[in-house]
Amino acid sequence: MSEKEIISKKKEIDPKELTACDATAQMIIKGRRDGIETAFDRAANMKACPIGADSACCKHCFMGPCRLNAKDPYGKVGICGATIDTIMARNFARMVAAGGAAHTDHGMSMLDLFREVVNGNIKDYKIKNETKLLQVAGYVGIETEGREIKDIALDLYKELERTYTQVEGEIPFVSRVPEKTLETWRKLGIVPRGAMREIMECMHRTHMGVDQEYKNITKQFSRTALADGWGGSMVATEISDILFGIPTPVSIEVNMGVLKEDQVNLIVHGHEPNLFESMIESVNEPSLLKAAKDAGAKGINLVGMCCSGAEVLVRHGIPHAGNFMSTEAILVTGAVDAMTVDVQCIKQGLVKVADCYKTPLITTNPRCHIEGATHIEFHEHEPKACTDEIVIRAIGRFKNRSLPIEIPQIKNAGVHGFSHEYINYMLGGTFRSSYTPLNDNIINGRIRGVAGVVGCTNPRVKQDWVHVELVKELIKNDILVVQTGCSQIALTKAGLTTPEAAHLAGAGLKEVCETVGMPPVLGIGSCVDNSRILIACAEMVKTGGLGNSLADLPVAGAAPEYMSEKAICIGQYFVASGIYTVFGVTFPIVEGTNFHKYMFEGLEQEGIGKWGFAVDPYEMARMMIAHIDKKRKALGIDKARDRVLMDMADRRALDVA
Ligand code: BF8
Ligand code: SF4
Repeated sequence: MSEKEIISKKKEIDPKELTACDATAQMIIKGRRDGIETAFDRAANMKACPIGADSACCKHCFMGPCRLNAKDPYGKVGICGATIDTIMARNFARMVAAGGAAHTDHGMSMLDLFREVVNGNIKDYKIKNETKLLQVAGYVGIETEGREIKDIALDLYKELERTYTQVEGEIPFVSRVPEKTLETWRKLGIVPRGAMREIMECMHRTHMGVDQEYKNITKQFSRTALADGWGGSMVATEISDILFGIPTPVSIEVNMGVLKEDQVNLIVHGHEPNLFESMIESVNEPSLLKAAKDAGAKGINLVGMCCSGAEVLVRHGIPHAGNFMSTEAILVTGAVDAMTVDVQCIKQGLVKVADCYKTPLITTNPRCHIEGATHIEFHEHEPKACTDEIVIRAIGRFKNRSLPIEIPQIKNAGVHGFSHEYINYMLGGTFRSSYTPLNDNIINGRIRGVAGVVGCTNPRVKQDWVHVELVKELIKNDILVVQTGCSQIALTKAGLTTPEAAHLAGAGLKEVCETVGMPPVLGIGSCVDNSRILIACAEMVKTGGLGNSLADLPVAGAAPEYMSEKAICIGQYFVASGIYTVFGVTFPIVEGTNFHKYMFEGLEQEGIGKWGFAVDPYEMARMMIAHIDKKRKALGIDKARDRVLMDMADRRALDVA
């Protein structure tokens, strides 16, 4: 039987059930015609391992691997005697460590680049935003008055390096954590030291025969997660802003319709902005533009995907072709002349699909080679050597295009780029830029609360659908939504990141959006930019009127279609920061166990946040709204909201009259 016949014998689900993205559905159909298999097909034909899904197995030593029974969680222990709580907590800790390592290694790469730029060893990048440099230096107590930029930058480098390497004591950005939250962390013993130390200790403590008390393990993975959120990721965001600029609102286009049949289409997919920034230079290189023209192309069309795409979407307005579950599908168009990747969320399955359509799939980072892909290493000291070469290969593929092309004619518009700095300015205006108007609108109830809806797409659920339904439900209930990562692309495809989408919001939120001219759903960047949400929350506390700690705020978070360990780490740093965080798809802890009770209830009793889980978006929204209302009540601002709603009703009645 040929491979094509084997694939056609496998279970095929209607693409409309697999994805809410019409372009992706169109490409799944074409892919099946072409004999292409994607993660959607593989997910349909491979049931998730139920023991692994519950995290009820342990392979931390070779007396095992040991399997416990989720239906009778305390009926058995591992060979060493480890209980289900120990096993699940250790597994969870290792997910946090892996996710945190991904973000912090990315952040450290940004910091390496910053050091080399400041020292003058790298010439192709420069400090683009000195104001931000001075601001960040100020946050960590570096003297800036009357000093040279280079000296300040060198001090900032030294200080931020501690985020990763510090052996003892607290990392620099704890200076941005609200006092009362920090007090709680100190009491719980979860203030992070350097990420390297925390990740190392996390791995040590989860080795066979070390930490076997789930609460103590939780303490360590909370500390590890915080070293990411307030450390590695935050440094990645801040240094990227210093080097490449702070995002400000920009009109953008997303979806596969951004590909152009008559141009050389080049996709960058992955996470670190340095590769993409250099690619922007390369596609504007006159000699390469000429080469593209000579090959018969009308130009070079550079587009992003996943978080690489999100980074340049918010900084430069570069079109975004789709989120995680569209990366194989887009190759099926046959229109992609090269796909370049660096690190994280890059499916190995891309190699085979790229091969079928003769699209060069190019890895660039020494951390990420993929069997069957072409590796052209990217060096920041000479970035264009790599990115120019990739453009040349893409032009070569364009010239030799031989397969039919089918580009879904679907493009959607949005306005993205709402950095925490811009939210400040947008609501406060040039002369009184502050979070006061946001807080005021929350206190008077026009805005009921704020929700961060973030994270991946996952073939175990209908792509984009859970994100979109959840967000629609939240804004309808006057909850302002901020977004990062793949989630914001789902919402842009659904048309919710335009100011015009305000009509989908409840009366209070709609009024605020219309007054300011902002969308009810704010796209703010890539997954490391979840740190912007932490900072925005800290600003809300500092501004006043909404309690003293992050745990007091009427806010909640969700990753309704998550798939990665990074998402687990992000979830944990939000929880440890004080935020109620709801995940969808599946949750790797057995319900009814002590560890589950601790994560879903106990942590909140200790003064931080807690986890929630639901698959259904409406249930998820209900849980988040109930939590926001609970916080409003505790703050004594629940009554204000009743009045506002009456005001609105009264006003409407007057309008009618
Ligand atoms: O860091 S949202 S699928 S691309 S993990 Fe990956 Fe998830 Fe997308 Fe970015 Ni984040
Ligand atoms: Fe089994 Fe214990 Fe070894 Fe885990 S550490 S595999 S539970 S014996």
